[in-house]
Order: sequence, then C-alpha cells, then structure tokens
Amino acid sequence: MRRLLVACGFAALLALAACGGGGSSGGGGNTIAMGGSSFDGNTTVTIAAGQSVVFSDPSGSGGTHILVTGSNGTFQAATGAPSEFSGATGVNFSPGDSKTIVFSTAGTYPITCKIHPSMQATITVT
Ligand SMILES: [Cu+2]
Repeated sequence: MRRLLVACGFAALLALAACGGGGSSGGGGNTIAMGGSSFDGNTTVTIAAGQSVVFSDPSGSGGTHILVTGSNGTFQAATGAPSEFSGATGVNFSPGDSKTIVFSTAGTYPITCKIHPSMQATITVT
C-alpha cells in the first residue's frame, strides 16, 4: 500500500514537470519581407525580448539590400540592437536570402536600407 502511494506521487511529479517544461515559442508571424527596392508588406513587427524576426528576401521578387538601424538610408546606432545591426556595415541581402535575427533587448528599432533610403521598418521589442 505504501509503495503504491510513493509510486503515484512520483508519477504526479513527472506529470507536473512535463507540463512546466513545455514552453511555447510563439508563432512564426514575425517576418519582414523585401521586394526589389522596397519592403514588401508588413513593415512593423512587435515581439517579446528574446524572440526573432525573419528578414526574407525572396529569390523571385527580392533585390539587393543592406539593412541597418536608422532612417532614410543612414545608419544610426541603436542601443540594444542585435549585434548584426550594431555596425554601419549592416546586414547584406541578395535575392533568396532569409536571415533570422534575435532581438534580446526591449526597445524600438528603426530599420532602413542603405541602398534604398525610402525603405523603413520598425521592430518593437517589449
Ligand atoms: Cu534595399
């Protein structure tokens, strides 16, 4: 009888652990797509700190882009931005490229393209 109780208690603990361990990692809707000389579609994304944004430059309809933090095609350092965006070199894209970038610090990050100054997107990290 006592052994049975112990076994039951252990099973309950395991069930609890299984429940608590299965974290959800958010959906896959955090994509910013690029066209030939502009962003294509969604240009504002809001995520929680630690989540990522997929920057997608489709092989068929994309273009060559150099994304940096800033506005009007000009790099401006943004405190807390991912390391990929920490320098004026920026993140280079060619058609067919898709890059997943993690934003680990809360803030609002304007993203522009050095080749196409009219390209502007905003990543808000809460
Ligand atoms: Cu561009």
